[in-house]
Amino acid sequence: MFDLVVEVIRRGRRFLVTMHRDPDGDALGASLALACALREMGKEVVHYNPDPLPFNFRFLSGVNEITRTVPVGPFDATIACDTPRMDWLGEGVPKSSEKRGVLINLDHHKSSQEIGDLNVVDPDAASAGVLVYRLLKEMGHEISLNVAWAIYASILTDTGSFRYDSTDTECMRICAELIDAGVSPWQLSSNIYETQPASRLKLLSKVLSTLELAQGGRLAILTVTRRMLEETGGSLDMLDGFVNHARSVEGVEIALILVEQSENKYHASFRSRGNVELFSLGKRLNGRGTAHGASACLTGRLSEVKQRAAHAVGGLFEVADAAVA
Ligand SMILES: [Mn+2]
Repeated sequence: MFDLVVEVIRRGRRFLVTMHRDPDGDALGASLALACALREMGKEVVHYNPDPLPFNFRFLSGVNEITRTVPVGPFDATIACDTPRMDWLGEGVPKSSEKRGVLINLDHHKSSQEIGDLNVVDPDAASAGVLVYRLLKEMGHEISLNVAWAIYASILTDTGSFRYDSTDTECMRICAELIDAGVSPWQLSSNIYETQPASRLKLLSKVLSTLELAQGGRLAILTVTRRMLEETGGSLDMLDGFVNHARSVEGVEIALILVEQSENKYHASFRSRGNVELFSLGKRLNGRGTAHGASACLTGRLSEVKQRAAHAVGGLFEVADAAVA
């Protein structure tokens, strides 16, 4: 498959590079690395995502080039990074193949629906950035410093700073090479994880005080209200990582953060410690799910929403417990 992708990239002149909506560090890092490398090859690149970018990745080079709308095509190819499903892409990605060109999909989700005309999908890859790295190596393209920062950021993010089981020898070797190329691990991780507005920490302290346990202590729930955002001057793009505090509680297998969108409307985001997969939870709640995460929009009063979410998670535990028994 790589041969065909390499061929399309060599021949093409104008590319649309994109990633899943509400991008995380991997989606952003992988697509930034790719967009940057394509520009180095002399290609014209539109880098598109309609959603606000997480505050802690905005220091990466090339972020300011990301557009929230797509100019009129046609493109020779559209390359989607870290995107398992078509509806995770922004509305601006052209629907017709005449306009978007060959759709290339670089992904590592277990749940990948192989949305591309050409799919490079490897669930064993630690991050989508690893796939970009492999592609650039295949093309004999030298990894520049800007590309190196972006790939390192994608690996750092998706391995939870080299903590998750997805951390493998391949990604460690790649990172070793990226450090040789000039990446500073501390500069990068301090920018991403240890540089935050005071308002975010104030917001976190309010949110942590909402911690509740359910399902016999296996589910932890945090709540973010609009009032908390107003009182602290915090914003929605600051919430990334909050849910991990809930997941870190001893005995907790699934953590949930409920974010009030408007009156009686909550965005629910679940994270699993890894023993229980969340594919079906998204479906149960009319949202979306992968192995480690799920999200859905829930309407109703806060107490009702919590109950419904806890009930759905309880169903998952039953299935998981029955499988073990
Ligand atoms: Mn990823």
